[in-house]
Amino acid sequence: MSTVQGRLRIAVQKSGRLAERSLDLVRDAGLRVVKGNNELLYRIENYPIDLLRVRDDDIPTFVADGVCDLGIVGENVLEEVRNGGPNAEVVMPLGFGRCTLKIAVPPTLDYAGPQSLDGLRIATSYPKILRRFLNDRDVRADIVTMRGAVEVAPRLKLASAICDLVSTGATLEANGLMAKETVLDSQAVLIKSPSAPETGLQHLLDSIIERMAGVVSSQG
Ligand code: PRT
Ligand code: ZN
Repeated sequence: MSTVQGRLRIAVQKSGRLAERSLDLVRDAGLRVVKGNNELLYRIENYPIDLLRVRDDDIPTFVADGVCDLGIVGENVLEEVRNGGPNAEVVMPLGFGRCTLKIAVPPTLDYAGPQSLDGLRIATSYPKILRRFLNDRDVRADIVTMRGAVEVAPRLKLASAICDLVSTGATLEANGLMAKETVLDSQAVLIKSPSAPETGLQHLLDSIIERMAGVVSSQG
């Protein structure tokens, strides 16, 4: 009699700012990554684990739905896709991918606090997080959602202010914008599904989390 052994799935960003560090973490945790003939799926050769390589925006939902058991994603993305249903659980911060979601304005705008945004239009890729921030401060503003190039919105008169991720600040500076409010501090986090893994894989899942925690704490 033979039983088909299930496999754990870890969702990582396919390409982009978190991709390399995510793979490093997986490797440092002792998982030997082998590239298959499928770019979407890498296999782990020493454990029954697959890496699903996707857009970062899809990671929270895959993990929340139990399509993947673990995932590595920025807190900014996790917050933005959070909804009323079962959500992925944050296991631990990973210490990389640090950035801050900030509201920035051109110097021509007389800024004296969030109330200065009342009645204005703000461009962002994070409309839900921004709406929450504004609501909490009783600020009524229009939000225009842009997938990218948010920093050019004021120059194109698409918006009076922006809400975007900042790491070095070079992009804001190059576009003559000044950061005024911190909306969210973010870094990459390990997330875990609220659904149990396939039969027989709980122990492996726990040990992978434990090894990753060891790697992260050794990196200080
Ligand atoms: O294709 P996919 O959807 O997977 O990737 P993506 O294009 O949505 O994301 P990607 O790869 O750009 O970023 C992945 C994650 O990295 C983000 O969700 C954040 O959690 C994190 N991160 C860290 C950043 C930055 N730093 C960052 N600086 N994400 C974006 N930026 C951008 C920012 O939007 C702005 O355009 O970099 C610019 C600002 O950088 P500075 O250094 O000029 O301030
Ligand atoms: Zn994305």
